[in-house]
Amino acid sequence: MITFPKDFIWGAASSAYQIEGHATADGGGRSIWDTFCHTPGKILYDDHGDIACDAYHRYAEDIALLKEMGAKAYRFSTSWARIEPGADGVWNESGLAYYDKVVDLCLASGITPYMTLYHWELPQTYEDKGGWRVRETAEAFGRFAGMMAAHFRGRVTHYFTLNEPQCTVSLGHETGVHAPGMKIDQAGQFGVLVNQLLAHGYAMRAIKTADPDAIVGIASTGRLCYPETDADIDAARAATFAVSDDDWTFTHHWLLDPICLGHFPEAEGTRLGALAKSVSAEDLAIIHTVPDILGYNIYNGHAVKFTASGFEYVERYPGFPRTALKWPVTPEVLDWGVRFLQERYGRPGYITENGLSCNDRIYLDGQVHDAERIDFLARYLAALERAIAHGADIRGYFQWSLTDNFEWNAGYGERFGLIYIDYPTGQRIPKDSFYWYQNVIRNGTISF
Ligand code: IFM
Repeated sequence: MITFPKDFIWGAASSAYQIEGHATADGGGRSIWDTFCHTPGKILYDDHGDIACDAYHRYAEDIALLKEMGAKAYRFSTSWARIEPGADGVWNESGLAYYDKVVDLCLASGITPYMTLYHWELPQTYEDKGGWRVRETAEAFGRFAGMMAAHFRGRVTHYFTLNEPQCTVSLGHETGVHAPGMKIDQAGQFGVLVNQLLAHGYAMRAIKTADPDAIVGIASTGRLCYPETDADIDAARAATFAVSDDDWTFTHHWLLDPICLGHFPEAEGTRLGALAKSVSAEDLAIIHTVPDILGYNIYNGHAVKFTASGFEYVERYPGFPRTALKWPVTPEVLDWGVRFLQERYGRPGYITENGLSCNDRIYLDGQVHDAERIDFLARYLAALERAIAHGADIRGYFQWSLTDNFEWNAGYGERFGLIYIDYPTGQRIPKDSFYWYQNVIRNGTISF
């Protein structure tokens, strides 16, 4: 039996655009995702988040299920576009009122809200002014974060400034498969990174000014490696933090090194190295706003082995286990990946996302039997416990995701939830994994 620390925070996560729907209700504004989804051909089957899981109206059902599951915490995001539709510092009180209801119901249910202030829902009005390609967006985000912390002071204690800035760079501005759908050059992509780094710095400072007791983090994602054998540990660490002009947008260190260590990764002789040198000492000081906690969104990694020239990726054998999205199942990443991140940054950490998409459906008995998800979560959590046992300071785990939801360019075809959403009716059906996770939370243990 595997036992987690007594005070471990068990939770589940979601994000605004993926679950809420009704972006423009009650004075809200459209985000870049509304624009992108309504551009034909961008999303599988032209799905969109107009209704999504209808959490805008059905949030109370979701929070009741969270409570039934025994969750200690709920990580959700707030839609900036719902709250500041005009990009002008005028706050839409009705939009804020929705989050008041969510936060208050969490608190009344004994669930601690972990609020992510930005999970890719950039107001279209800010995009029209240059989006993340201009510094003004970073400054505006700082102003938004400060207002939010003042508004929720005494009720929200934990914030994440940005979710996965790596994806905004890589998917939003490199490959263009995510909103705003741009393909710009490396210097432009680096600018998008720097503006998000500044946004974190401005936001964290503004939150602390408004609420000195707030605990503030950022949720990072990116390439992680694990050793093939014990002889390959250094190689796996080196592969995780390797620097290359061709493979940098989806990495933790280009985000977290400047934020936590105060400098960019060593990149002498690369184009990135030259770009990094162009960031002024004053801006680096703003960026170097060390989070109280770090959030890690982790789904899979690469096995690596040592070679005479450094390291190489171990090829996956034919038929390697994969999720419905064809992501490899590599539980080792929650052990070694987490250890490497904790060694490098030394901050208390949370797994802010982990889970998988399965081809879930309602069975003839009316239930959703997702044995694959239970097996995946058991393996990954067992690996996480090994990291903790080896000294990694991981305080909590947020399963992704509480409910099935809108999986960005993959639309509604991918189901990540512990709770099944029947989209035609909006009905919520807890899957087998929901009850399995309920037991994990109740006992703080995993057995298999
Ligand atoms: O659904 C996403 C989430 O919004 C960000 N992290 C990865 C998840 C699965 O793709």
